[in-house]
This record gives sequence, structure tokens and C-alpha cells, in this order.
Amino acid sequence: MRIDRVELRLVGMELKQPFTTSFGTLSRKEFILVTVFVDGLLGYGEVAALPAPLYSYETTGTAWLILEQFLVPLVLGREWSHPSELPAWWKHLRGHAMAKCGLEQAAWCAWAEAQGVPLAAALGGTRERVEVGVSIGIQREVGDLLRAIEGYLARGYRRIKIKIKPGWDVGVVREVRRQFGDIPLMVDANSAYTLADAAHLEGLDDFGLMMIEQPLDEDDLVDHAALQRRLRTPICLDESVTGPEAGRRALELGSCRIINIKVGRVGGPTAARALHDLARAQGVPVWCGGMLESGIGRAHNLALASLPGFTLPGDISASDRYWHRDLVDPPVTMASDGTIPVPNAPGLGFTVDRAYLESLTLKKAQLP
Ligand code: OSB
Ligand code: MG
Repeated sequence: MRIDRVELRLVGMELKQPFTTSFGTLSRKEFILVTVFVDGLLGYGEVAALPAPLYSYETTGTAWLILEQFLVPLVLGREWSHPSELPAWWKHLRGHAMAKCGLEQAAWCAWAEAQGVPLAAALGGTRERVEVGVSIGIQREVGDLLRAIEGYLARGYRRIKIKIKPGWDVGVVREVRRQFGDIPLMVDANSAYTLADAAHLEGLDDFGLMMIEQPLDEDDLVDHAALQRRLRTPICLDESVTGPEAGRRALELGSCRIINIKVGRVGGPTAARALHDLARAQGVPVWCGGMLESGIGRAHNLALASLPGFTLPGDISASDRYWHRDLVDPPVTMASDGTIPVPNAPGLGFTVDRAYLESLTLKKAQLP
């Protein structure tokens, strides 16, 4: 197979409500959509990078530059037989996992379509449906959070994740437990604490949380290991696990007991699968994280989450969690039992609404 042409689009979509984490508030999503043209077929990939370097150092601007100047020129016109061959072509280029992922995802999408197999099967997925949870941002008042949780539980979401930060943590979790009892509940700090907060974080141990996600710095596997020794609650790493190697080190050090796998953060589907395999071999549960994706990124996440080691509900909510209208038609929908079916049509398994996509496009580049 050969990629003859690549199209980059900067796409802007309004979120239904602003989403607040310890690093800031997002009220709109702007992201890069990568389209590859392979032997007359189209493949789509979604770059997870946000407009500002808040979650990781990558941004939509850096990803655009890296794709345009370095990654796309490496792939144009070059022969390949399987999309897992592509990461070796850019292995010498440091970092920029999300930019790399967008291009690799597009190649997987086109390849699966060409083979007539669903993306999930192409990756080695075995599940027909995946269990999903919802991630709820920091609210103005606890009452707003309780109302939001009530709504998502009523819809069937299988677990609730609440974002925390200093001043919005132990007291909030206590209120949630008081109101909703023994629901599957977890928290995500997006690196808002340091090891000096260990005694305070021990206060979360009383609430039977499924896990505490990324309490400390992205580059701090050592302090995470020290914190995990003090907590009964499992630590789950997100930002720190920048690829399979970082995952291996984290497990070796005891920095976490669970891993959130985000395909963009780890550098693409091939790396995500390798990290899954490594965790699975050690009996470490993983789940699929999200970056407020459009239906296209959501389709890639669903395919990944169908792999057998994804044993915990992921942050793959339905399209209507974030969007009034999604880029795929019909949108991603969740059944009342809190599962989303993994598509069994060839390729992406969702139809991209090209006219709507065009209307949301802020900038476009055709390469070459
Ligand atoms: O840390 O998991 C995170 C969204 C943006 C950046 C980081 C994170 C998140 C989420 C939302 O928690 C996950 C989703 O529903 O897509
Ligand atoms: Mg997270």
C-alpha cells in the first residue's frame, strides 16, 4: 500500500458544557484531523493534542508543524504492507506522540477498510461491546457535581470519574459517597499534587475508590512509587506513561497498579497495543482514556478498548456527552446498560459527515 496524499484539517467544535480539570478549562475543542489517501481509499486519524500545552507539551500548532514538516514527507509515496510498519519510519524523531498517532491511525483506518475488516479486528480486538464510564470536570459547587452524577448514572454509565485538585478532593468525594453509596467511583488529579500532599491524599483511602489517576508530576515515577506504598487505593498513571517503555518502568518501580492507555499519548495504535500486551502479561488492568475526541477519535478508542486486557470501563462516552452534533452520522451511542457496541463494518465503522466536517474546518493543507 502507498499513501499518495495527506490532508490536514484544523477542526473546531463547541463543547456542550465547559470541561474543567486541575490544569484549566476547555470550552471548545480544536484538533487536527488527518486524512490519508491510499490506493483510492480514505483513512482518518484524530490528533489528541489540545490548543495549549496544558495536558502535555504538544499543541495543535506543534502537531501541525511536525506533521507537515517531518512526518508526512516520510510517508508520502512509500510502500508498506501493514500499518504497524510506520512507527519505525519516524522512530528517530523525538517525542510528538500525538502527531505521530494521528497519521498512524489514519493508515490503520485505510488498511482495515482495504482488507474488509473492522478496525477493532485489525488491532486484535475480541470484545463485541465495551463498558464505558464518564469523566466529570470540576464544578462550581458540589451540588452541580451531584446533579451531573445523577444524570450520568441514570443514563447507565458504568463508572464515574471526577476530576480533583487541592480544595476539591476529599470533601467532594465524601459528599458523592454519602449521596450515591457504593457506585464505581474514581478520581483524576492531572498532576495537581506533590509528595508533600501524601498525608492529605491518604484521606482518600477511606472511600473505596477504584483508583486515583495521576496524582503527581508527569515525569515523576519515583514519587508515584513512594506514594503508592503509602496508599491502599491503586494509583493509575495517565500522563506519566508516555509509551510502552515508560509503562514497563512504572510497573517495575511500583509507581502504579493500573494504566490508562490513551493512544495519542503513547504514540499510536502499535504502541498502545504493545503497552496493552505488556500490562496484560503482568496481570495489570488497563482502560482506554479519552481526550474529548470527536466521533473519529472515539471510533479509534472503541477499537482499542475491544482488546482483551481492557478490563475496566474507559473514558469513551457517547457522542452526546460532549457534542450537540458529532462528525460521524449516526453518532456514537451508548446502550442503557452502559456499553457501546464495537462496530463490525470494515474500517472505521462510522460514516464521516463530510459536509458537516467541511463546515467545521478552520484551516486545511493538502500534501504534497
Ligand atoms: O486526564 O483523562 C484526562 C480530557 C482532557 C485531557 C485529559 C483528560 C481528559 C478527560 C476526559 O478526563 C476524557 C474524555 O471523556 O474524553
Ligand atoms: Mg487523566
